[in-house]
Order: sequence, then C-alpha cells, then structure tokens
Amino acid sequence: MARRKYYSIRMRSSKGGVHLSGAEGIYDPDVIGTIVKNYTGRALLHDRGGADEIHLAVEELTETPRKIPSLPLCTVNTRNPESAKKAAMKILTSVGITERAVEEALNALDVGISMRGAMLMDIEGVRLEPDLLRGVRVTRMGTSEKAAQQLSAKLGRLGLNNDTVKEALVLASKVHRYRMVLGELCISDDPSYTTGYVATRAHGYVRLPRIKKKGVPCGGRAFFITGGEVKELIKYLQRTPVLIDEIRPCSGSVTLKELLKPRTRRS
Ligand code: PML
Repeated sequence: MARRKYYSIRMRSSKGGVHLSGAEGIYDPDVIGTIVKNYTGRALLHDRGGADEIHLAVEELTETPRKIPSLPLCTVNTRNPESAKKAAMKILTSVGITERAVEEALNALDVGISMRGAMLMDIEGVRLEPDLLRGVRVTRMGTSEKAAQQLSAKLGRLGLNNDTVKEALVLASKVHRYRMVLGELCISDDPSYTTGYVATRAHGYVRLPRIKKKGVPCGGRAFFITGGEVKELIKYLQRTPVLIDEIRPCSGSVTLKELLKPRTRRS
C-alpha cells in the first residue's frame, strides 16, 4: 500500500524587517490551498499591522509523522509579573532545574532581544545552542483533524480557543516528548499578549497570565535540558515531524499549591 502523504506548511511574516507572525502545521495534500490562503490572510490582517513580507514553505514530508498526545493544559491565575515569575520558578525548580538557570532565562527574555528560536540551557543556566542570536526553531509539527476539533472544543469551554494558545501547546507537546528536555519557559514577544507559560512532563502546559506588562515588546523561549546529545535534540526539534493525535485534559484555573502537590502531577 502506498505511504500516506503529509505536507508541512510553514509561514512567517514580517513588517519593516521585524518579525510579525508565524504559523505552521502538518496537513493532507487536499487542504494545502485552503491552508496557504488562511496563513496568508493571517499575516496580512495581523493586529500589529499587515505584513509586507510573507514566507511560505510547503514541503512533502519524507518521514511519517510520529503521533503523540498533547500535554495537559491548565492556568495558574497569577496576578502580576512578580507572582507569575515566582510560580515559574517554583514549578521549574521542582523538576530539578536550578534557580540560577531560571533566573538566567528570565533575565535573557527581559533584555529586549527577541530571538527567532529558543534558547537551550542546561540545568545550571549555561547556554548550549550553537547560534546564540538565532536560537533553535522548533518546526514540523501539527495536529490531526480530529484532534484539532477536540482541542478547539476543550479550549472553547475555557474561552481559550485561539491560534496562539493552540500553537504554543502543540510546540510544547512536541518539545517535551524528548526526554532530554526537562522544562520550558515562554513569554510572548507580542507587546499586547501578556500570558506566558511553563511546561514540564510532570505538570503539563501551565499558563501564567500577566507574566509581563502590556506594551513590553520582548519575550522568547528557553528549553532546559539535561544529559544527552545536543545535536540530536536539535535535529529532533527542527526536523522530526510530529502530529498531535490525542488531546489530554484542558482545565481552568488551578492553584500553585494544587499543581505542586505530588498527587496532582500530570505525567
Ligand atoms: C508565542 O508563541 O508567542 C507565545 C504564546 C504564549 C501562549 C500562552 C497561552 O496563552 O497559553
């Protein structure tokens, strides 16, 4: 029987040379036209002004995507940047990442240089990515049609059914499938988007509202990693296609205390 064909479709747009938006997914051949139109529309109608440059890549995958479940999602209702960063610190240090590493990441995400990709840090805070200015971009990931419908329904009940949350959850789910990754910290670089998240396999994808003040244009991602071959990890993040085909629970607000109790861990 012929192998089923899958395509990776990726878009990134900019305005005046500054990154504006990005989107990507893994799709069947018969929806390529619709998705290209949809991604182009998103770039042209962006709320920070329409893009003046759009890059689109449509690529047939040579490898069948690995099917994985999403991380479970919840929100800790943090009130301001201080409490959000404190919560991030507690969650990430509970899986063995040092305070120093989390502080390094928070400082690096605060300095105003938004990298296109993520930082890779060991658990002591030492940067490991080969290109410190660009970081490592995670690509070739998507959601099956059925899982996408389930995700929309689950997030819809929480008032969170939007591309930003969905794409960040898919990315974090791909990243945490790789055992070398212990945790992630993410703050959006969109000045109007103030919710960030941390992710670990033990706690899932934990949203942290108000992690930055409105109007702050910087942000980014840090992946905290341990042991193993960094080159292989980068290859997985950039090239291995992964498709989310099962959606784990998406819950509303949980307290930090509940989340950190061993019995409520979500691995
Ligand atoms: C980004 O990719 O710009 C970061 C998105 C963070 C989403 C946090 C959330 O609302 O779940």
